[in-house]
Amino acid sequence: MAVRKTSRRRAASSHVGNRAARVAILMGSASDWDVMKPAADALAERGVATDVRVISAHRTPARHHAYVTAAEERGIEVIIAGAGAAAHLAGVTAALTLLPVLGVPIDSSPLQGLDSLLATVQMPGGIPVGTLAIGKSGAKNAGLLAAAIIARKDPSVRAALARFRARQTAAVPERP
Ligand code: RP5
Repeated sequence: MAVRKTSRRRAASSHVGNRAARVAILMGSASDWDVMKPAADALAERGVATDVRVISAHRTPARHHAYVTAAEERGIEVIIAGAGAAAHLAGVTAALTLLPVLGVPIDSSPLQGLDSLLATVQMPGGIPVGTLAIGKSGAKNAGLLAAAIIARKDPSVRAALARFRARQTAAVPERP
């Protein structure tokens, strides 16, 4: 599998200090990492450690099943799943766990992510996937949303989110 050296290094350092991972970030291909990295960054910046994995619902189904069914017991609280094309990763992940699953459609196919958006968002009633926007904005928001879920029970993550929102607001000029 062609993984750029920088990508491998960044993904391996996604743990925050020695803290155990609380959010899993799954992607269907190593080629998705550039799009999914903002999710890992958004969590790392709020002190939430992540476990970043290349896991495909289609190409590595046994790896997928083994990882997702063990995730909650390992301390994972939220799973983010990004995939392109016929993007079944988030939906099948949601079918295998009671953890909240956030889906990120990736614009890696000739249909520029519309295919993955529909595949990720159009879940049948009963198996929910919280679907974010296509591409890097969706990945960033998936990370922020996962942090917001964790913040319900973790005051330090809540405080970090509040600081981020205040900084973001302060950075908007009153005039162009
Ligand atoms: C999807 O196919 C992956 O999530 C990726 O977005 C796309 C292309 O994968 P590669 O051919 O680059 O491995 O399953």
